[in-house]
Amino acid sequence: MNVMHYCASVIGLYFVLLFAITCHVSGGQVSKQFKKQETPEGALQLTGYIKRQPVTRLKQCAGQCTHDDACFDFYYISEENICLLRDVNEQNVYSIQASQAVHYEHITGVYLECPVNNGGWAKARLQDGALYLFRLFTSTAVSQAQAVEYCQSIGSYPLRILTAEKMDFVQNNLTHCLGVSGQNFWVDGTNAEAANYSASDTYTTTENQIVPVNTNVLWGSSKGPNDNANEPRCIWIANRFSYYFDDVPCTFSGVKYICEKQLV
Ligand SMILES: [Ca+2]
Repeated sequence: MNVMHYCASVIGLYFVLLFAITCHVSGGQVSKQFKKQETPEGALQLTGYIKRQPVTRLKQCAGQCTHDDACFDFYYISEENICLLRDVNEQNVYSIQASQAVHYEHITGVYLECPVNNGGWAKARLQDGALYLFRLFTSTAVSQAQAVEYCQSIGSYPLRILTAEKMDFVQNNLTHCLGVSGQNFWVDGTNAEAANYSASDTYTTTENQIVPVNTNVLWGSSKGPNDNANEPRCIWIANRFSYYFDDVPCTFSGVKYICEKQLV
């Protein structure tokens, strides 16, 4: 979302921990809500701040974050009257005593920053509140093993889909993004470690999670792997299968990939 924000008004305090600010965005109206997060004890090394602004009130800090498209969360440090707006792609570090800071995260439903090819990490929030980062690589087409290797080298893994919620998010949000739409991508899952490649329940991720197969939620019209081969298969999501799972030879080398990691 790279649109100009014009904030109309502060609606008010819903709960002690939650408040919303409405903004007009290109004629439409959206709200950006923040929820207070727990801050750990002791000293904090806050990474990724984009702006450090003097403010006198918490609401001003929230307003700054609402105005700034890159702002994902913020810390308000009351004793110093400082607002730290954060974007996880920045490398800046700020040290603070946790007891002096309150931390608010943007929580308005499904949230997605479309990833840019060979760009930085794009932030996303799923329906269940889980936070993810995605990094898109469409100009290099590789085997699944190469995608795994590269994603791991940057502290991540290939796009991982183990639940209906995640699949829904991928199909209805992520794959609508420019550069993602119309392409095929490796998914974290293979039966290469299995004793029996033709068994249908042997797909695992790079962290040994079992990829569900006895469901029509994740897999395409075949309702599961359909290659039934005597050699390993890897999972991809393909445009022509409406981005449902399909098993293909792991030796495919012309496939694009998205690296993913979960925010903590
Ligand atoms: Ca197949």
